[in-house]
Amino acid sequence: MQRRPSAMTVSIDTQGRVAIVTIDNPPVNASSQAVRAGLLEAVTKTEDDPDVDAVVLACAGRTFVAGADVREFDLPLMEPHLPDVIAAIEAASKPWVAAIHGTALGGGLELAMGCHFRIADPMARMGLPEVNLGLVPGAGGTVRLPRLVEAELALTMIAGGKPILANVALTAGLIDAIATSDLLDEAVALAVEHAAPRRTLENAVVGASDAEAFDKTATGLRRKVRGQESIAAAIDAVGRGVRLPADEALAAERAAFLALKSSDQARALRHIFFAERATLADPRAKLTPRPLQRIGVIGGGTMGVGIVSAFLMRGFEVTLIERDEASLHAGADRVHATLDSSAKRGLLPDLDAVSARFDTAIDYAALSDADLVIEAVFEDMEVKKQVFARLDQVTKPDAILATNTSYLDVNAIAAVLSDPSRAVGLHFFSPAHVMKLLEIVLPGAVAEDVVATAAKLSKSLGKIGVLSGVCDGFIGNRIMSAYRAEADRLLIDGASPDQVDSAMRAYGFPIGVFEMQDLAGLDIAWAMRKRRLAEGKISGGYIRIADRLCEIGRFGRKTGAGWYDHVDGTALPSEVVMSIIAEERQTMEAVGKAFATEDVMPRILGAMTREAEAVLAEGIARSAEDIDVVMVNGYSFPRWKGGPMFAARSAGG
Ligand code: 3H9
Repeated sequence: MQRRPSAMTVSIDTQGRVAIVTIDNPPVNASSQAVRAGLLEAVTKTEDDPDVDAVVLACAGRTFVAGADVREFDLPLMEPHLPDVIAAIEAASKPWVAAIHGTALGGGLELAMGCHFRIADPMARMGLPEVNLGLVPGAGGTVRLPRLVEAELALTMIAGGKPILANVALTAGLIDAIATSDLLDEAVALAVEHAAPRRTLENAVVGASDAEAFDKTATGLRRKVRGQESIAAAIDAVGRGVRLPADEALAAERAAFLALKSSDQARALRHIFFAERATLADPRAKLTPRPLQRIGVIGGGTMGVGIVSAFLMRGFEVTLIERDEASLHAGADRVHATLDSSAKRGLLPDLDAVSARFDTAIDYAALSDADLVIEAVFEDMEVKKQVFARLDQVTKPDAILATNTSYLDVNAIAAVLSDPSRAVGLHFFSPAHVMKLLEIVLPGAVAEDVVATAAKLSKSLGKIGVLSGVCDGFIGNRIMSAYRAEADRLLIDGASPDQVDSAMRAYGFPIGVFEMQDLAGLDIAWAMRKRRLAEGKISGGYIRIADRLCEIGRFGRKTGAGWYDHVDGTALPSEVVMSIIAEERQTMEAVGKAFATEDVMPRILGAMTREAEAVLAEGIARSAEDIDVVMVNGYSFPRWKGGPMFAARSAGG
């Protein structure tokens, strides 16, 4: 087919008697005002053109329309509105076929559902992720989706915000076909095949008779809402979409969308959306990276296994090194178990091919052709230095050597290399194959193309890379240490662990700071505190409660006791802990007043933001936005509050 190059946002070509309407609005074909106006004009032109019998709606570039243009959300509304554009397409007398490649998300999927037929590339994904931006769909998604797929599926897709793959969409009834060769040609063929439009809004709700199942799913989803109002609003909107006449449901959906668009939570979620995409806006990240294919990982503990799995899942070849056969086998088994469980969840299409890229060794010589080696050994400076010294001997001179330390001085580790410029910190979060955050810790001597390589690597792994300077704990753990210390001070001042945890959960954290310690184990942080005490890095007002718990073997859930007593999977307040707290209050001559739960969060947040401001002022973090990204993605700060810096700055006016 002949395509005329066009500078227009929306252009029209023809193939026989089929008009091809192409949206070209890089980077993701968002439905900006220009796109909406162009589409409306295309409806009029194609309706008026006697030589056109049908229309294919396609997109140039990497994706179908990925949604409304989020950048317009802070501006006054601009006509034409997307619901009106979609209504005009749906009302057209000639059939419109959406040809979907890449992602059809939010307003993009709503547009496709307004078309009369849909065909997708096999790799395409479709969804209504508006909840993730603090919204409900605003252009008919909650009304049209349950008229194409089972109402229950529509509900989980809209309230969960996760896209589905083309094959799932086909089975569910969201699309009519998956292209087997050329998407556009097959879309044209589909358009020729169908003489008349088929309007989604004229369908009955799918599975409407099973109201009980729908309500059960809605109740289950509602229980999981921790404070993000868009999820509850989405459940309500789909409920209306399923039960009310379509026109009433559309009007109610639009009103809910507009109300949420200017809410604090939507502003916060937009902030974090753009902040996550700006973390690597550093000139060094744009330089040519070193090639990376062969990866070495030292250490097959929890972190090493997660790192190996993360790399394998993204197409790299990985060699795992352990100190003896037994540890090597244990590590390799855990890697295979991780891969198996990902394959079972449909995340790894070709498990055998992935496993074939995995190798193990005891001898460091196996790393002689590695492009990058990451050490994930015991968190001890001397051990890490020894590993780096050995790597210095065996690796290629331009191989990048990374440490996964979460607190230690990366400059000191780099210094053992004959060329320290090839050292970097890659601080993964556990489990490393799941967690999105990667702190890229830059020692003073780091080469610029090592920064570029680490930045590219974070993208290749599907992670959000954040650049950090070197300090104790980098961005995230340093801030966490500060609010943990404040939580301890709250205990001395009169609060209970349960009160602090409840306040954090009420704020939106999935788990409080003491519950978290019980889950992770208190012993590692204890070892770190001992090191920091020995190095003189902890001074005045040191609170010994956690140390005393460790001294009596209360390491958390794994020992059945920590900040709480763990009985049959339930965490119960502990009298032992309360009496240790009381003794420490006495030792510190604290008064220990009665504490109101609402007094807790201002203190935790205050400690967080004070440390964050210091991290920023010292240049450890590049921006306040980066800090928010770290705390939201690595420390479960509630996303809909935008991160501690956004929350503090918004509260401060
Ligand atoms: C909606 O549709 C509401 C409707 O129901 C109602 C309307 C009335 N707008 O993520 P990437 C930019 S709500 C503006 O790095 P990837 C992004 O900032 C919307 N800009 O690429 C970045 O810019 P830059 C529902 C957007 O390949 C560039 O595109 N839709 C938008 O990893 C590349 O982004 C969504 O929530 C947007 N909607 O992932 C989808 N989206 O280069 C949100 C992206 O200057 N988007 N940009 O940094 C995504 O999930 C991913 O961007 C996508 C591509 C999967 C599409």
